[in-house]
Amino acid sequence: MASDSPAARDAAEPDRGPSVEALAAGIRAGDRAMLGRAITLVESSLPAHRAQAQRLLAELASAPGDAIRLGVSGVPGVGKSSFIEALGTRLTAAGRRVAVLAVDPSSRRSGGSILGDKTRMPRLAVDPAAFIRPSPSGGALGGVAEKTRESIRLCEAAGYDLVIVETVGVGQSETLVAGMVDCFLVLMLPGAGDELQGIKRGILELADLIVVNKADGRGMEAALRARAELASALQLLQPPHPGWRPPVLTCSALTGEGLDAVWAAVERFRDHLRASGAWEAQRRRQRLAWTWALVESGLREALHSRPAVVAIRAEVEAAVAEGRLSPAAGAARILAAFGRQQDGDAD
Ligand SMILES: Nc1nc2c(ncn2[C@@H]2O[C@H](COP(=O)(O)OP(=O)(O)O)[C@@H](O)[C@H]2O)c(=O)[nH]1
Ligand SMILES: [Mg+2]
Repeated sequence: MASDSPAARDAAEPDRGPSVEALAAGIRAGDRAMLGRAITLVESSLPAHRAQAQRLLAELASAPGDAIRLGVSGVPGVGKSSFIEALGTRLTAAGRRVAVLAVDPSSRRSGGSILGDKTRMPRLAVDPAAFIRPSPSGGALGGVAEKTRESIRLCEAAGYDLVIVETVGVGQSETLVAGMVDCFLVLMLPGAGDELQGIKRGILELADLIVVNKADGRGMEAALRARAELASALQLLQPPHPGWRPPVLTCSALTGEGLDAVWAAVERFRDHLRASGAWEAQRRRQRLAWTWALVESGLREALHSRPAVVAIRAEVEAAVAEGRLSPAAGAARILAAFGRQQDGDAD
């Protein structure tokens, strides 16, 4: 990190592989290996790589972007990977190209879930019309989400017409993923209590489509019951898009039953939103929201690394903690150190 010019840093690491131009050309040609390398670049947090990644994304800005971005969510074990494998292979058999990205902030903690995902998609993993990418490892959830968002763009530019983002049904990752896809599909288990499924209004409010999986064998009856319960629970919620009441369906990733109807519902959703302009409007909103999220995280970083802030931080914190300084006065001092008016528009 000694040099401060990006060009100098690039030159200092000549062994990193293809140039941005070569990556862009490879991606436009639909080359999976190049797509994989480009995603590796996007996932890197080295400043030189970040700069290259941004150049690559700019280079590809005019590439097609009309894929369906589908988020697939649900608690671990609900069958997300199995569902994506089963749906994905059906779609590639029908001539579509399918990319799968995973957002799994828990992959470190739970261990092995990335491997698990790989083994759950054995057919898709060797399907030439499919591309599977496990979650970028490490980093804060926001960072993982940023990389996933950029990876989606790369997949689209490579000609995938469906980009599926698999997420874990935990807290904030749901909101982040819902904010980067066109259609947010939530998988549910039959016969598990609401509590177990994390059905706090939150996730249902995000859902464009709800699917009870494992509607097979002895699970069939429970699945139908869950479907009815969910449908009535949804009545109480505001629909995510005007005129679209999220359908509640059942399927089995194991037998394939119901998957065609799920896909039909995704297409119906797309057609409904496209007809009203809501599809493009949502993408515009998402782009703006993401821009501001980046601005805010950049500001936060700048705040915490500003020497003047670092210099007074411990002292201000101690004074506030001991009650010698009010929180508002402490905040004002820190903001002043950051370079803002003490009595300005600090809040
Ligand atoms: N009976 C049945 N089992 C399923 C179905 N889908 C997934 N499973 C099983 O549920 C377990 C978890 O599946 P997985 O796809 O890894 O779930 P994920 O953690 O949500 O990705 C595995 O043992 C699957 O074989 C289904 O439709 N029916
Ligand atoms: Mg999985």
